[in-house]
Amino acid sequence: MQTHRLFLAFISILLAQIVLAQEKPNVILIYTDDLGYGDLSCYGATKIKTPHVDNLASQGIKFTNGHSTSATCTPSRYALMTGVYPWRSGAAILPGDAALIVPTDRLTLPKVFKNAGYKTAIIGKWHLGIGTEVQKDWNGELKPGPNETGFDYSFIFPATADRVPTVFVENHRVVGLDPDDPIAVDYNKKIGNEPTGKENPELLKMKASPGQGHDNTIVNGIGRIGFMTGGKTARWTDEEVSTTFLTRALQYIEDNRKQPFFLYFTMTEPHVPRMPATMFKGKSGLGFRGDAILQMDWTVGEIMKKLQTLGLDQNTMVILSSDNGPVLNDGYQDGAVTMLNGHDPAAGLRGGKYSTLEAGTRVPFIISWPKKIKPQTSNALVSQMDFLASFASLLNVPCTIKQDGENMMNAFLGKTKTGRSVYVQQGASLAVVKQGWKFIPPNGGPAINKLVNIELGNAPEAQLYNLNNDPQEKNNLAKKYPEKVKELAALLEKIKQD
Ligand code: NG6
Ligand code: CA
Repeated sequence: MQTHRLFLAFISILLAQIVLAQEKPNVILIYTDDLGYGDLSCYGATKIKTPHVDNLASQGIKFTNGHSTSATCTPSRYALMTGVYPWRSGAAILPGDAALIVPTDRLTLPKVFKNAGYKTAIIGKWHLGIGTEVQKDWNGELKPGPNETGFDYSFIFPATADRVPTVFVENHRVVGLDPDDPIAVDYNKKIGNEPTGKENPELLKMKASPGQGHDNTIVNGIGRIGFMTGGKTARWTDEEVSTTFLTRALQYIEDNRKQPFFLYFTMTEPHVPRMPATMFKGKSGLGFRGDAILQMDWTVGEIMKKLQTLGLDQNTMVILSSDNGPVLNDGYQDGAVTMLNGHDPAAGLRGGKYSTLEAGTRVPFIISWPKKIKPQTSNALVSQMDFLASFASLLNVPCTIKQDGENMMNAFLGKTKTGRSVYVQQGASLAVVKQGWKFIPPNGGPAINKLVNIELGNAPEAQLYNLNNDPQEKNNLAKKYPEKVKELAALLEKIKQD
């Protein structure tokens, strides 16, 4: 009798676990690099068509006020991983040889999934540093890195596509490295005797933009930021970077189809250097930037197709967003400006990458989960920094860390259109948003970043915008509402001190 009862108890626990496991969605977070609010046809683009992403949006929620924390990459990625505003620790764009800036002893977004029994992986761009030192041996074990901050599996490139070393790192090792041709990297001085963009511009297949660097070591006919030597067999071919990541992602999905997984798929498109696969070159008519967006869209389609083939499409949550707003000329003469053809990557918003104005952080933000989410558009103010707290809540993972992220799961699931009431945006400076009112404190920085031709949002006078009816930030209401200015200035100071 006793054994019988024990057996029944055992079976019911087992059943409960199976039910829970089935309930847990797989989560694929597709994170694009420098994709603007207006770069997708589902967000109003007319000069470029992105049918696969549009399809994702039409079966899920399209957020019209979804944000990265910052108008550049490393800070946004730091916040996504930690749930903390990146400016608290001064996270800024990292060189390719930087040490890891994500603490290894803290709860991170992937660790939330791990604690809920998920398998976790990052495939794509990392840009949060590797190892404990800048000086490191790229030929040995590279750690701590993604694997020490919560990913069971990692297949990454260390920084950006325009920074050396131009290699893939799988878990702790550079892929395809010949021990007889060791890699060395330096960001201060030239090492080795390979040509640089500065000394041998005639060797380039894509010219660098004057005054924007990108004229150090030439790899695959493209001048990079930083110097490297050796590692010839390990160097990537830019035209294959995207399909290399895709192939790994498809394999990962297939290998992990039987248990819940979290895949952080961090694409390089449309960051510079834009050098898409041959099948996309010239396809958009907007130059390589447009072609890179088509490549990104196609890649999203391939992932969706894989989910369908494996029968995972209903219970997989697919999120697509971008780490910061758009930029055209970010270092190379690639036709992004000359072939723009009337395309508006910011969809009428002011600013772009690097800017405190809306186009800096208001980015495409789509969440699809056919089993649970009804198709809709949401104007809830949400941030990628909220993923950590939100998934901890969805998956019942204890989460007691001090953080700036908030549990927005109800907004992410389309159960409410109420999002955050307060948010700090980081561009050239910090701005605070409260219930639609946005305040940018006066500051002495340049109004425009002339190299990239983007308005930065700096002004010597206070700026106050009502985003509810003026998301284009056309009317500065600071003089009209001095009390609001005072209130928001004090609020920003308070949040900074929290
Ligand atoms: C800037 C680079 C730009 C790009 C950016 C990082 C110059 C002049 N410009 O400093 O080309 O690499 O850093 O982009 O060096 S991000 O999306 O990773 O933040
Ligand atoms: Ca970026």
